Amino acid sequence: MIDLAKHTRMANAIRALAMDAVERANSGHPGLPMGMADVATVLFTKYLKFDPADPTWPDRDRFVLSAGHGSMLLYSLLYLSGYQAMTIDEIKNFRKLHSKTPGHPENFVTPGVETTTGPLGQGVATSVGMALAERMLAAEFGEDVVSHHTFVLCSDGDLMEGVSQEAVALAGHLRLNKLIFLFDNNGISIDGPLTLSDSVDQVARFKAAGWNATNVDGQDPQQVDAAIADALQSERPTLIACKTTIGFGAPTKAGTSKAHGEALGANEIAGARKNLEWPSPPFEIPADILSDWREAGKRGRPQRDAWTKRFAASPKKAEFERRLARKRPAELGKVFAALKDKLVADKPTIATRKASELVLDVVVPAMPELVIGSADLTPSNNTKTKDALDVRPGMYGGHYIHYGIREHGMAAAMNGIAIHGGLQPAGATFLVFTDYARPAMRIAALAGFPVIYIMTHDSIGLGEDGPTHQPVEHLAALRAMPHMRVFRPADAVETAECWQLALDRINGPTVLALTRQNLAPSRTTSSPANLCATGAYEISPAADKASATIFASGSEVELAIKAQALLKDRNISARVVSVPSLELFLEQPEEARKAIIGNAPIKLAVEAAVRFGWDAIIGPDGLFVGMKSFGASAPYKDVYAYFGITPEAVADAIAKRHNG
Ligand SMILES: Cc1ncc(C[n+]2csc(CCOP(=O)(O)OP(=O)(O)O)c2C)c(N)n1
Ligand SMILES: [Mg+2]
Repeated sequence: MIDLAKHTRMANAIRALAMDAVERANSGHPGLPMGMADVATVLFTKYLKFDPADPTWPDRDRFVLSAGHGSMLLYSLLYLSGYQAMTIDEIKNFRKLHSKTPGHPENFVTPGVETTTGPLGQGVATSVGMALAERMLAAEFGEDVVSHHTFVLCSDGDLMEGVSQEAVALAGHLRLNKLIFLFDNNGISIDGPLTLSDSVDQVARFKAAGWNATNVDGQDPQQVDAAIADALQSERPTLIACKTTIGFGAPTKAGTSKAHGEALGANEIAGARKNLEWPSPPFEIPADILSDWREAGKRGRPQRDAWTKRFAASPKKAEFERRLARKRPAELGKVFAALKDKLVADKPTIATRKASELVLDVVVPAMPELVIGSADLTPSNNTKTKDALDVRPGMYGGHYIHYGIREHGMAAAMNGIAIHGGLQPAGATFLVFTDYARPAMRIAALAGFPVIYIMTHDSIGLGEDGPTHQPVEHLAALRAMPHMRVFRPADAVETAECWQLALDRINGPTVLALTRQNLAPSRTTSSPANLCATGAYEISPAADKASATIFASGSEVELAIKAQALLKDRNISARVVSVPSLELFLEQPEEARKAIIGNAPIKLAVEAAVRFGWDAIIGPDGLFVGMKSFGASAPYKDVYAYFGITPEAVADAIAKRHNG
């Protein structure tokens, strides 16, 4: 049984810290922390398996605050339960530069914050990946090493966002029974009561998706307690819809949208102090209450000690530690070297999506942490290797995930898999549908999650499916995203090199843009060095002093080399630079960049996409052969000819400038 008086005082400590921190910052969201304080107190004092002394203990329960605007709830919990980094000064510095208490939770800033949230729906969808990673690792390493729950606090907004539908459906299908949502069912959002815009029965909705779902009074700790206890026994993921009052305790603003996202004001806060019987001044927690919280924070220590003992005895300890450290298998370098040698010898004319499959054929057996999947385009993305086993409901021993037609859910789940630790996710769809995944990709870039996106059908070169499926602006859009790395390899050898760079990148996400159509090999001599590592390199030198440099990426490298030959026939000497990663190249030191750009007077870039971004290499006066509009539906050679992306067009443009 819960000691109600003690519980209430502990919950009120959260409410006080939240309203006072928001007041001091004069910005933030007091309503959610005040409404969900009871639920959070029950979870953190009775159920959550965690130890503030070791925020990264691998088998801790994960707690995701999906409704990131309620960040003061999380910061209060971290402070009260005794995370060393979360001092009372950090609470006072809420939303200030360089504080550990930014406006929305950032896992790369604050120990104890599991993932970065704020865009509604992201936390919900990320948590599905965390819960799936937990089950997959338990299947591989045993429940002695991995066995924890994933708790999510979500709001009305989280559940209204479309991505929640993808996430909820996937979790229900996969029967992720250790995933538990605590839904802040307060019926209020920014514009006012939810009745303005929504009438979904969330409990019925979750049940329809294969969840266990129930309603409780979120202000009644006994009901919350009983519901969580039930959820722990469930064979399905569980939604606990907690009816709460937003801004609980605030005399006039409680239960209204006025409590959502602004400082309550001195009068309202004075009234709340009275209602909550909380006479302490701001940021002062009575010693007995703080002590009760710190005791609650020590609950997990014996569990962690027991785990440490079990882990020490595990025969798989070294492998698990390697995984968590994101150290790649020692033999991976050799695997890639052998593959590159073979590709140089074989000189296959294949699509880079097919080359990617050849990479996976040799990398998958060497890299047990690799978890590959596709959003229902497995045969088109070439992502499934011969022996790959599916992840199935209740059976998590496989490493291939059929995400369904859920690009956004896939990308967010991959964030969760990556941040959980122990597994390396790579997921696929068509490049054009990065638009459907972009909000989760942005979180990966911001938070530095090593997620790999296998994005095939990378240009008009996909042909007959037409302009709805032909990316035109996507490369530019992805390159514009800070910390996102985009590779567009030109042939099989470059595909291997770009894959290797993607796997080596453990602090950020990588897009591999791959063709549907076959490409002739452009890299025909062996080079032990990874030439793609600097983003660009000379792939075909000029016969003598170059008058022109042709920069190209992916499928257009072959075309550029053909143009180089045409120009030679016209006595114009040109060199070709392959640019597998424009933004990686632009990150190189100036001298290195200058050396590769060279000083041939004419610069031309060719890429079957928009020009945006290329001026950084070719300058505003540079020539560009590419797309200015959406594409067209036809066999791909006809589409290339129609849009004038041909060796002849490249050669003509250079000859004209040269002779003009
Ligand atoms: C994707 C996205 N859209 C919009 C917002 C801005 N926003 C923050 S909270 C919120 C809705 C608030 O309603 P609810 O989720 O129920 O939270 P509560 O007010 O109950 O705390 C909105 C629209 C956001 N954070 N993310
Ligand atoms: Mg709400």
